Amino acid sequence: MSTPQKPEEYIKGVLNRDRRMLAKTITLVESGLAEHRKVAGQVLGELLAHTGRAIRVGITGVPGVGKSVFIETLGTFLTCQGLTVAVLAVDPSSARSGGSVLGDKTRMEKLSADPRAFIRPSPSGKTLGGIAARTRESMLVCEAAGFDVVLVETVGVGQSETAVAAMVDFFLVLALAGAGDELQGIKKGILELADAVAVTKADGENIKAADQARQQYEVALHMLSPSGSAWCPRVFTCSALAGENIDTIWETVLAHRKTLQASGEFEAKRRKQAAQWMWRLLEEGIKERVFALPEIADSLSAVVSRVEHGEITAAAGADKLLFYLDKRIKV
Ligand SMILES: Nc1nc2c(ncn2[C@@H]2O[C@H](COP(=O)(O)OP(=O)(O)O)[C@@H](O)[C@H]2O)c(=O)[nH]1
Ligand SMILES: [Mg+2]
Repeated sequence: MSTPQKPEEYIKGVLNRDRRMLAKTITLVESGLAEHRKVAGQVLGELLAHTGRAIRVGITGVPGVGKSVFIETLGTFLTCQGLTVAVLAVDPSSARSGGSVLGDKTRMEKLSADPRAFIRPSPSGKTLGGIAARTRESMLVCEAAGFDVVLVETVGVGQSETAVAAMVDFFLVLALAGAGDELQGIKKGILELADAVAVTKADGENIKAADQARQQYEVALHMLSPSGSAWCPRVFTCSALAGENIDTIWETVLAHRKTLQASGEFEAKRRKQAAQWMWRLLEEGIKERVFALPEIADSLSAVVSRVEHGEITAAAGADKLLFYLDKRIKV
């Protein structure tokens, strides 16, 4: 994409649910070029009034846990009910390889051929914040195009779960039954974000182990102090391959929504998330600009090296760099 089209063309295309224009609009939104960002901003500004109606679900878990197969099964379950489903991904590790969901389209064979579904791989980008911000904007575009459900997949590495949890209504953690410590490999911080945990691959010889893992997760979730929310996180076993318990998990997503709507938390969460995203973007923008200041860019590595060698303290190093910023702000 070189010269962008007029904002109205993207807006009209998305609102008319024209899939080609939907894909083009997401490409526009993902672009880092200033010219594209400007048009994207206008398009998103207009589309905002048409967003907010989708059910936003985040799905995380370590590579190999079964996210893609789970999304294939859940997505197909939903489209069979007549719902439309958009699948997006936040995967910093796949930025170079062109996006995991694309590679995973083979694992989502049914869903990618489904006219009620739309699958988009992770955008490429330098920073996780950038990738996640683009995905959030793509989610809004999909909502404006009328998708009933948006599934956001993310790998359980880095901080991507936190970013995805901050853009969805319901955050599902997929886990595996394993030998020894069942909670091994899953970060405590992720459990705190979970609205539900599903121990997946509960089929064949794995059923018993999965059920034991489920009990351990129940204990672990119980021990995390209650958040003061009307919702208590739930734990399930499921099998995406056998289609086992997928319906129960979806019913849980809907029950969670109902509970939070009744307690007033739903609206509050959405509002808080929007503000949270503004802060994220602001902080990232400030950081980028500060590090791009020539004085700071030029002396950064030298100052870091002096701190590393114990020649100056960390605080003195930071002060040295902030001095340049102070000077800039004063003039
Ligand atoms: N037995 C069993 N295997 C599964 C299930 N779900 C996924 N798998 C297998 O686990 C592997 C990784 O699945 P995938 O969805 O690609 O994992 P991802 O990396 O989290 O997206 C694949 O070989 C799948 O066939 C399941 O419910 N039961
Ligand atoms: Mg996958």
